[in-house]
Amino acid sequence: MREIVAQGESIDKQHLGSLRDSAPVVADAGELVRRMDEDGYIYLRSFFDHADVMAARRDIFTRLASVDEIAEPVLDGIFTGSSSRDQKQPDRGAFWRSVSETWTLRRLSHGRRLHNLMDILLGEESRVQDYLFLRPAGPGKLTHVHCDAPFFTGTTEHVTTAWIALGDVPSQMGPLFIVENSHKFDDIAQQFRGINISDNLSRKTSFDMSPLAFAKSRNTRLLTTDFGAGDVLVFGMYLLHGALDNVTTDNRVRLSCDVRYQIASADLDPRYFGTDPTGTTGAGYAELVGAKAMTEDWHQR
Ligand SMILES: O=C(O)CCC(=O)C(=O)O
Repeated sequence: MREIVAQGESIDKQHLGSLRDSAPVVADAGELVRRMDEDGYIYLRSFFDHADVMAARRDIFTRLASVDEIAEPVLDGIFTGSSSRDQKQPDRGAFWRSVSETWTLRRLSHGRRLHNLMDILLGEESRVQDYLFLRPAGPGKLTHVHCDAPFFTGTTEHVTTAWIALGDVPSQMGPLFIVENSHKFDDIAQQFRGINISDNLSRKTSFDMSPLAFAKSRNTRLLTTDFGAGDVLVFGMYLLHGALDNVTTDNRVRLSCDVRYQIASADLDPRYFGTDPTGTTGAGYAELVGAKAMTEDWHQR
């Protein structure tokens, strides 16, 4: 088996497991709800049509090729190692908003198929946030362990995240991992319940401990998989997660997006809804890591 790396550490077998694929029970609403409750997540292999995913991937990478970050053929998603984004697109927020609003992407993230799934998992009619996190993650990129509660529970706790693989994302390319059973860690829920990070932007939301150290300290495992194009992983606000290191050696870029759905009956959080959402800090799409040129050294939230 190939090495799986998180924050520079190789994850040993004892602390590593596979996400349970719920695709075989996707038509059984009751079972999906039961698994969401039990596991804290639902992973669905090949949830989206492959051609639709490739259309979104092509459109997004074509935009990144226009600022010289992605090489031809764009579907391969190879980072060129350079960027002319800041020269050609000086308004970072406007550029990233336009890429994030790519129609073929929104057809997946905001389309009926995912919406229906979220209605089931949230137990009532849902609404999808307009603000979307699109993530091209080049070599060396990773995301620290965190949960989504401090960002997205401003008006209701009934919110779920969908992470969508916009191309194959094998474990070496830095896909999402979750911390097994962390949705049942009461101390984590207590730590983040009622916290709205926009009110205190300097507050730390991710853990300093490495994913492996975290798993060891809780006697648990990191669960992940070799994601295929169109796979989706849905999880709640208190499930701890992060992304493995992209350790590919041929400059391959992991492309994914994450988007939140909430119950429609609750107030809409103005930060993430509307024609020009302000985002967490008020800077709109400019605040996202994806808005930075791919040559910049950044770590994902
Ligand atoms: O894709 C990533 O690197 C992080 C995604 C994430 O944190 C999320 O979906 O909430």
